[in-house]
Amino acid sequence: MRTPLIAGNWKMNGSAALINDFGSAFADVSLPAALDVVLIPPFPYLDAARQAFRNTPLTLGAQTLNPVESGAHTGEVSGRMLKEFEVSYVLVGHSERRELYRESDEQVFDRLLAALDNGLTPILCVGESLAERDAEKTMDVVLRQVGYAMTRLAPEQRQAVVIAYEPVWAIGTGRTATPEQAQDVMAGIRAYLAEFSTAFAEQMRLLYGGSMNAKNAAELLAQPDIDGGLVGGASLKTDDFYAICQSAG
Ligand code: G2H
Repeated sequence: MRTPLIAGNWKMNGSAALINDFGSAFADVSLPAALDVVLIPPFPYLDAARQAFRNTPLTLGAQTLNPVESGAHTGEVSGRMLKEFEVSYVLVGHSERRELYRESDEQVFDRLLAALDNGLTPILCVGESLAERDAEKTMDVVLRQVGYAMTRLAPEQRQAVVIAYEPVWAIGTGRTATPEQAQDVMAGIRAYLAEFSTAFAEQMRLLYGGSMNAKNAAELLAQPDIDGGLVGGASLKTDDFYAICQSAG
């Protein structure tokens, strides 16, 4: 059985005050027993979050990392540094990084490897643009992105990855993929993973991302191949994020 995972990606949003709000709101809450919950604030808030989340089920993620461990890389943060702050997960290949910062599949893979090397769980984000969907290229694009990483990893490395399917046209737009659209693509991803081994495909956690919110989460999470969510906008409100976590039970 796959443990569901809800990850809140704050992107370049939030504040120190909001970190404390989450620390208070999630202290002593009762969440589904088998559920992993991750909050992914901007780098400067990681240390405050580590402290504020001590009595909560919230664990920590980061939004990116540099593939190199240290050195002359002004503005960058390494996996080793994240580990020092008790970060457990890190996003790689988010569509905003692929688009705004021109991260290629190769660069995404380098980051993913650095995450694994530092004992962090990479959440590999994949997804098609609207133009690619309209041109019926969705599975080509998504499996290219998934395949680039999966074919280059050893079996034990592959097992340590979480994959998030985020259709680019659904990100921050308020336009969610229907549960059927999301399920179709995610079943396709799992079928691809089964080419490595059925047992491997069955244990891999696949998240849906793209305008998931407190209203649509339950229906999305009820799909057989959706094991959790990567939540952006709705992870900035304690009530909404809590409600989404409850839907994952
Ligand atoms: C997709 C998602 C979080 P939102 O980027 O990664 O954001 O839920 O705001 O669409």
